[in-house]
Amino acid sequence: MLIKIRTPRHPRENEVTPKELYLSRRRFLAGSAGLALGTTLGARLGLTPGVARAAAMANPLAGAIAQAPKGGPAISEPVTSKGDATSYNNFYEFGSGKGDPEERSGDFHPLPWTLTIDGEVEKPLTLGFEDLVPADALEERIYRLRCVEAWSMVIPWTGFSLSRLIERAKPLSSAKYVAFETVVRPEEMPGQRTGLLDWPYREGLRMDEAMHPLTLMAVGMYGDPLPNQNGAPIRLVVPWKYGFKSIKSVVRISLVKEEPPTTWNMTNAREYGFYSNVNPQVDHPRWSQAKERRIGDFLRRDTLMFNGYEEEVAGLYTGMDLRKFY
Ligand SMILES: Nc1nc2c(c(=O)[nH]1)N[C@H]1C(S)=C(S)[C@@H](COP(=O)(O)O)O[C@H]1N2
Ligand SMILES: [Mo]
Repeated sequence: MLIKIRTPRHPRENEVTPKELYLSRRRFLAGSAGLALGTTLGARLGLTPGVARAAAMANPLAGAIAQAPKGGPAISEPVTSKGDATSYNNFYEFGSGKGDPEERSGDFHPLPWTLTIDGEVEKPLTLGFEDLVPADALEERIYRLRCVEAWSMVIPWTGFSLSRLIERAKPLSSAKYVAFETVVRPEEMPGQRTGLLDWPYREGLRMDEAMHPLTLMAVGMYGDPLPNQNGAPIRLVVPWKYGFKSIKSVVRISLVKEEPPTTWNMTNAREYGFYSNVNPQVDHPRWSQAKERRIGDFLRRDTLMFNGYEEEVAGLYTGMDLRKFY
């Protein structure tokens, strides 16, 4: 019998079509007959495109998401267009291309969903999606998102502080770190049918980072439930860290004693550290982090220390050598 062995591949986070080229190509496609015909044909066949299907699914929080009050630090920069934020991104469970998450996530049906909180806690919990969100805690917060590949966006998330969830499980004093895992559903996630990464996608934070009020569990963006490609139905957003720390479609949160293994660090430890705080002074081994391209802008701008959240979070790292703990 022949056993097909996958060639091990070490993906790089910067395997990327230059984004402006890519986005203009997509805009061209969207305006052309090709896509319009596709939609009509799909509708005639009774097929619903992924995005429309996700929106059509009864998300029990849709109303609460639409009505969430504004919160979080003020930001004067303009919000990235919803079209860009939902069509140009990374979600390797659907493939490594920047358009794959939108184009290949139509078979993903996030709901019903359960999330488990376990490990060093007094009260392990498994909660259904409707029970995850503290009723009074949902708010809209506009955060900068800085990808390690030197592009950035400004996104209005709807969510609540992760601390609210962790507190419900009553953490023990032995809990020093928090480990997160994405769902594994190869039937619905074509990227998981490949060896692109070692599934499940894993991330981690130190306990004080996880309990920081800026650390958000998001269930919506732009006033709507999260689309599949942005991490439906619930994902982490840590605005002062590079984007890959903000793990999508989370099913498990484990409080642990030791620094947990994390996907990009496991893939390439020299290039992706555990902390991965946005830092214009610490370059990636293959490119500078001093500047970034805000999606939609022509000129690059300076990257800000801790992505502009220095005042809020610098205290977490007092006395740490940020070159060593990159
Ligand atoms: N499960 C999972 N989460 C993930 C990723 C991924 O491939 N799988 N990509 C990360 C990367 S590299 C970035 S930049 C952000 C992008 O989030 P966005 O699509 O909402 O902009 O998601 C992060 N979360
Ligand atoms: Mo990223």
